[in-house]
Amino acid sequence: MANLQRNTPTFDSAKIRNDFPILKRIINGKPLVYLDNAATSQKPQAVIDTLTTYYETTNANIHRGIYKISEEATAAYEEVRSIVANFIGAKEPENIIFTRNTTESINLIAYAWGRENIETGDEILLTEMEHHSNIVPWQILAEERQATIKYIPINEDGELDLSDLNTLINKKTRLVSFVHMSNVLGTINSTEEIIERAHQAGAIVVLDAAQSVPHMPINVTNLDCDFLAFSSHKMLGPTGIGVLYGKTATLQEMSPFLGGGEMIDEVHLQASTYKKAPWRYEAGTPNIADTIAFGTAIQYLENLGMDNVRAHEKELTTYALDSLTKIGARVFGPTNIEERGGVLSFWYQDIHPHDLATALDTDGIAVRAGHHCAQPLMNVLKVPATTRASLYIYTTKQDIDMLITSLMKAGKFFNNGT
Ligand code: C6P
Repeated sequence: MANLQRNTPTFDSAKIRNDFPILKRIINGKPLVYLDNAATSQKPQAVIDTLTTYYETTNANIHRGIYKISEEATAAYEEVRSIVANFIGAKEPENIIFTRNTTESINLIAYAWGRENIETGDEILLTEMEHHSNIVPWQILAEERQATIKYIPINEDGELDLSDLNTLINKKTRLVSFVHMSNVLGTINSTEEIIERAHQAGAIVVLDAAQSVPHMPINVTNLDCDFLAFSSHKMLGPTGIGVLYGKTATLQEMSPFLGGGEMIDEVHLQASTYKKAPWRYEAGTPNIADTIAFGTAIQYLENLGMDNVRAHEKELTTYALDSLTKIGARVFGPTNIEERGGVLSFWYQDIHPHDLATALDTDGIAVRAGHHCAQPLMNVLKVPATTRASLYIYTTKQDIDMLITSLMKAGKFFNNGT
């Protein structure tokens, strides 16, 4: 895990950019301006190096070898469990289950916890700003169990409207699952009131932290959520590795998600016994190399300091909000910078987001256009899609300026034909 920027004294995006080889690419004759970080982040050289070094020096299967490189691979893999636990303030490494991504983490809860705890007539509470990954697993479960799904509405500023919370969370509510930071609106939901009320009603709380863990300090012990899910690939790490945090007692009580090798204690012809959590939930050979490289990604973020990451994004988001508003774009989500992250969904001059994104791409600018896997939210916002620019540690004001210049150029082209 070499080549990390150690003890960075101040947050210097220009310097950070040098650690990301892909940012040197030229796209359509222009330097790449990467503004699709909510979809996935870029990877620093240190993460790429960890992957290469692992395959060059340590590759072996884990938890079973009695030879040197297998022991090294096992130790490196298990060390990342501690790194993740420490990063999110979990009490112990055993609170951390490795999955493929946020989506699998939520499905694991729906399957392993849901099938044991949700019964006919029970209620599951979500919000109108959820990603499909935090809707569809609950729909599958609700259909199977004849449970009901209810939704916390959002107000015009793209914030949760909690005025009916005491009715929405009632004695039938078994589970409340909501997004910590919206991948469309950028809204950072305050968690305290919902979590407290849910616990009073005897419900458990799942936080979809796919967009929050990469961008701000998180402490699961203080949050007091029962589960929290996120993905490595949105926080400088590789794809194919995700995290499910769970409270110790809940994890130890649940039955397995997938069955097979690695998750068992003993297998007999008619029945088996299982390992304790978290290994009970990691069936088969895991994604060893990517998990180890994920550890490097977290160390990279820790070296920058998550407070600094958040401060940088607040400054840039303020700049981007101002710049977009000045050219007449309609930006969705809260305007108060304390309540939002660096995800900017907008409409500009009634140009369809797909046309706009294509025009921006000709200038080397990568944004996402579409429903962002949040179709129910699009219906609430009464738009078919949005254009979305999303920021990260290597984003600069110059990137925002280039976005604005390219938008104005696209505006002239689509509306004046020039
Ligand atoms: N959102 C976006 O462009 P996975 O794909 O499992 O790593 O993450 C799913 C997910 C869950 N919740 C939220 C809030 C998310 O933003 C995402 C991923 C990406 O917005 C890809 S659709």
